[in-house]
Amino acid sequence: MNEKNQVNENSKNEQLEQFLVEDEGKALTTNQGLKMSEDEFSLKAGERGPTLMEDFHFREKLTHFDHERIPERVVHARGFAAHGFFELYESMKDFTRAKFLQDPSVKTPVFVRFSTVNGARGSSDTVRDARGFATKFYTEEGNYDLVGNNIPVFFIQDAIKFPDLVHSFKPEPDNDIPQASTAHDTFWDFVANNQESAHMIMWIMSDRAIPRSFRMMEGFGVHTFRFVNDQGKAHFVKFHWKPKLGVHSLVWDESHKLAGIDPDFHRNDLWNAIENGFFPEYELGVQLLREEDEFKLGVDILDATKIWPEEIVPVKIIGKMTLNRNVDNFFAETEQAAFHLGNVVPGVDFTNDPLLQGRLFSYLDTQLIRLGGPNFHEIPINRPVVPFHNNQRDGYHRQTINKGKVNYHRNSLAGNTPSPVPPEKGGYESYQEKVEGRKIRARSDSFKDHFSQATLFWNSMSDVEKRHIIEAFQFELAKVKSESVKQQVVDMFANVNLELARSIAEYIGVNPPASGGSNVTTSSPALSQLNTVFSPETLTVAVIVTKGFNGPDVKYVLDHLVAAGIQPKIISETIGEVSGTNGVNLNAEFTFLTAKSVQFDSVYIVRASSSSPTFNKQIAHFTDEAFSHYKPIGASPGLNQWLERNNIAGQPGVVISENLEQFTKELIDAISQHRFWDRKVI
Ligand code: HDD
Repeated sequence: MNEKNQVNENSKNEQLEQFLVEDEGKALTTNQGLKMSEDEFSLKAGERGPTLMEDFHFREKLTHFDHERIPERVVHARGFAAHGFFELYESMKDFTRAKFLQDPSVKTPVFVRFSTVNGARGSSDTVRDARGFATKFYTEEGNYDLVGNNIPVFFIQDAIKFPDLVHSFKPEPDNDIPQASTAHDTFWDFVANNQESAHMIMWIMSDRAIPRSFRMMEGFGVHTFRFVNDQGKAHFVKFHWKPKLGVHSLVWDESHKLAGIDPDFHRNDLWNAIENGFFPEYELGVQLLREEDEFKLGVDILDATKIWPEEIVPVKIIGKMTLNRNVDNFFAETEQAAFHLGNVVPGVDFTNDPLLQGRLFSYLDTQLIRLGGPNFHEIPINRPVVPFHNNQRDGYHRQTINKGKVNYHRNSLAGNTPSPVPPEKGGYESYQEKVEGRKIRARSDSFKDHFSQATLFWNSMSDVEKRHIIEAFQFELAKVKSESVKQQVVDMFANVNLELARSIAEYIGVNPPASGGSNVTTSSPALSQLNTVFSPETLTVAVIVTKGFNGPDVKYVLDHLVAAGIQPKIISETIGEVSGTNGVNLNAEFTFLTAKSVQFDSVYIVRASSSSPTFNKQIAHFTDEAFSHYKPIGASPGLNQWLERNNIAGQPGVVISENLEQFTKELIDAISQHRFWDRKVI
């Protein structure tokens, strides 16, 4: 086989195909392959008698069922994943010897799992939380895992504090309340007493923590890693995923309602996008820093609570990832996927970031309990697409059958194989960083500024983003019972911005801080979501129609919306065909029983005079809610008075026009803007 092209975009799919099982149309057997003549009745002594111990089929079926569950992930329990591939735009040879980053013609298969951090496996998708963004690259040099989040910094600086952090944000231990939420005493007590969390908290209180879609959020490797090239020269590197659709969020009220109406909102969104051929794309960017510039950024690059502002260290876009295939089986693939920061390839190395170093231990360790033993690398989703050979043997669930007697190194009986490979032939060699020092449990002084970048983040927000941050703090702290914790938090955030702290204090009824504030005046425009990409592609529009609608006009609008990549979803009085004039029919997927405004990005009210008073009332409610979430609304000609009656006529993002062409153009433009923050919402 041609060495260079051993791995291609289909390598992982082809490997997984060997494990696919089609049950449809097959005879029912036991796990031993025995065909069974009956699967409904256990074997009994007489029709009304006790079940017999002898019933091996009953025992096998029940025993298997009793053992179906495995422990959920201790964090990031709720997740959703998809397959895809990564392609490189330009060779990164100057910086790294990683093979998958050398040749733009090589496509590397990937598996990506998105997740919330706090909630249990069955919790809701749209809660306020960071989102995990874990990517497994199946490269020709073995698996490389980039295990990141949609927030570029972390709560803590040292991994030894991770159990404390997680205990504090999980439901409180006495009553297991609240689920999937940080709005409770122990979390905020942790924050106030571990003030390195300040920067991450600003992100968590921002719109970043309530993404519109997994397809519309950034990903970050968070830590500083190392790239090492063929000559052994290293650069520091931070990784970024940039979604082609831009970074967009829900509004808080909407995400609350969605959590009840559609707890699977993000799952549905990703699954349907892929099924409909709207393959999510993310560009991979790197920030590169020469080793000799390590101390020039004014922050310690080993501190995971800090970013490198993009305006200072630009993000170089080097490739693109496309997610194009849903899983065949959630448990086998998504649930059993095991990510690990220590899965690296030659050319990628670590730094001494104490958070990163601790993670290198934790991921392998957690898989042992979660996946039940040391052979989880053999589970199909976790296997590399290249062979693996070593002297590790046995353990629970071992599947490979290693031949021969030799299972040790060094040996003569097998010619001292499997044999280590020198670096110049592709063997992994750790970067020979010089280290010296005393054994000491301490934090470097360079890790002690907890507030400057929190203020930088605040300064970078637009007015509406600032308002959302204040409201999120107000919400969370209003749910905290301890007056002392509330006061501590307010006093802490006075270090970030006085106005912010005072707005919270006033709302929750604690003493406003008299002094504080920050002398940081800089901002980083890249941090504001108002500066992201805006595109109508893949956004949904709820089209409200009733029988007798103007067929040609509506068809014209819908055809143009679809051509712009927008997805119309038809709502009517009943499910099924709705007939319009001139033989135009639409297929209603929803009624107001099954569709709520929060499930759509925009509204297009067509209606027709035949609609019932109840339906009209429901349209008003639906539209009012969409309006209060700042969403684009389009209305057919003749609905002017209706808009006026509902107090939304003439407001930003409310589109109506007698001219069909102009209306369509304006509606598409409005949809691509997502939200109209300058609208008057009472
Ligand atoms: Fe972690 C899972 C991301 C700090 C210990 N982490 C996990 C997942 C993501 C992250 C995306 C889910 C992977 C999947 O989909 O299966 N974690 C991060 C990021 C961090 C971070 C971006 C900070 C920069 N994590 C972190 C620390 C520790 C852990 C400091 C422990 C010292 N993380 C774990 C874990 C998990 C995990 C306990 C739970 C399930 C798993 O690993 O497989 O080992």
